[in-house]
Amino acid sequence: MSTIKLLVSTIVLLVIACSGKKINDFPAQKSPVKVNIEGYLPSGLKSAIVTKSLSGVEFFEIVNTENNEIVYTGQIPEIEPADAVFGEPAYKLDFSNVSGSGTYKVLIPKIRLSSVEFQISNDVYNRAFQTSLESFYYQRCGTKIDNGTSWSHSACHLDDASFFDTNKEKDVSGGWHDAGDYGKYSVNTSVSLAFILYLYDHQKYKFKDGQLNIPENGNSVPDLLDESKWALKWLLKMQSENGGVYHKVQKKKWTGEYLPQDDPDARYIYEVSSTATAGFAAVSALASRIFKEFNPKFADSLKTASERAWDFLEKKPNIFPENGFKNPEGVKGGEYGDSNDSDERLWASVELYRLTKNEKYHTYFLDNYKKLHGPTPPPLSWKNVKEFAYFSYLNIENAYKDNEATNFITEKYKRYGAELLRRSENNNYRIVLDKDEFYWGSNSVLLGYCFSLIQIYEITQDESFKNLALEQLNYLLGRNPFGFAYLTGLGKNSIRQPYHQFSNELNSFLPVPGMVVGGPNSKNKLNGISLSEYPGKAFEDNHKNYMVNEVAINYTAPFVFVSGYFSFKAIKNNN
Ligand code: 9MR
Ligand code: ZN
Repeated sequence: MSTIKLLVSTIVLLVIACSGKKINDFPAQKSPVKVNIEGYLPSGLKSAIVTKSLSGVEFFEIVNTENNEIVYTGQIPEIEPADAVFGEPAYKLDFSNVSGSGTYKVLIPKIRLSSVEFQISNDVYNRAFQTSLESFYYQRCGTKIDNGTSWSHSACHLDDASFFDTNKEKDVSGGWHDAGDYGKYSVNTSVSLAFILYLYDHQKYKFKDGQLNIPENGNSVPDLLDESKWALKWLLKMQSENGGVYHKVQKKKWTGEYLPQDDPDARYIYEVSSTATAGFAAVSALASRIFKEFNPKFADSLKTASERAWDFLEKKPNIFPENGFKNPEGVKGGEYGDSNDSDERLWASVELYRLTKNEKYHTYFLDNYKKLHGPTPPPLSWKNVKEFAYFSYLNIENAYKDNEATNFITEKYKRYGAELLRRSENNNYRIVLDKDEFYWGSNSVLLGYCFSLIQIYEITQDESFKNLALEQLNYLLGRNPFGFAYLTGLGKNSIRQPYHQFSNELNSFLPVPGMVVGGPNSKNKLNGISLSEYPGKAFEDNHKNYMVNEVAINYTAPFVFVSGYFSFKAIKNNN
């Protein structure tokens, strides 16, 4: 290389390095340039949302932070007006054209603003997926947690629990703690398991033994199934001799916050409910189908249990207890009350039909599936599982499906997908929630929609639904008004103070990673304090505020589904 060339390139490098220094000085963490902090898939849509005036600014840049190279320059578009959900005008900076793998940031040089660093790569969601699935291990009850991390504890809740207000006792150890509290609720365990098992059902090739830091690592069974089995074994204990399933195991009231093994209160088993029984029938049939390959004996016991639950439901066609489970007088705490069990029964009929091909389940489905078809169907959640029933039905082998039902459901979802696309135009962050859906657990409502969008994409192969699902993931992972991911353990830009008794008692502000928090909630206000006049901002990262910042297995499980669905692309390509 000539001296002149060397000199020139040194100067160029110096200039880049210096400007790089300045770039790094920009306060990215509280940046108004909001991105998905994990990043974007190479082939997907990519954009940042900016909530600060950019008037007079013409362009933004995408900088590769590994070499400070500017890989893309884009025009600043027109500002979009404030919406009713978030209340701020915003710019959408699109850089979908950047598709090379690497580490990047968005830079607006004229006003010295930058985003946090993010990746573009095929395995960009692996970390979030892996930690969220692994977080279920730390929810295990009745066993010591000991996998070489700082979140260890001795075994908790091993005593038998007594049936509510009797002296009769039963072993109901095991399972997953529900959330920040240590209650165990059958309805919610079944729904959470379903998200995880449906992921396996869709993309079996991704899941192997040895992927998670759990004790069963090395037993030749995919770790995702080992974790699921832990909860399934507990659900089996929750089934009564007559086939019905007890609604929950829980103390009578909240008395304080403890490490799991120090929880002093007696726990009770509450009555059997039809929502718990039907959810159980569905998920044990689903699990039986999946476990057949690895553990035929366990699969058989799940099948028998599912059929027994169904037989019990058949004898009692009306919801029980009347109007759904309610906490007995004087009992406070998780209720999971639901006054409609027809969606749970429908779901059970589909999974039992899929497992056994027994026509009686099909007949039940065909007689009932249309009854649930209202003009504005409630989104998938612990309470509304109709989507599980419909989508699972579509996945039955053609020879066993009814054409009319198949067409009915397919058409319904095409319309539903179009409606969700329209909804995403109503706010600057492109989410499908409308302003009335920021209630307790709004993040899980959004993730429920996201599950549906992925299914609609599977049915139609229309990329716009896949892209819309990814836009929802962008919101969850930092492209939101706060700029942080609504889950724990993704570095500085994620939740630090969830309501999670175990994490907080053990190790404040270093919570178990991978747990999704409830999210903005404009309907319930802790101590009557409104966090924002805009529903999408009614949130704080405060460990006392369980109404917005509690974690729960049914918030994390759909995230496992969505992030898992978009993960491990590298493995897919190799196969
Ligand atoms: O996720 C549940 C939400 O839909 C309800 O509105 C709320 C109040 O009943 O309860 C939420 O679930 C909590 C459960 O009852 C107890 N464990 C913690 C759960 C998350 O906050
Ligand atoms: Zn426990």
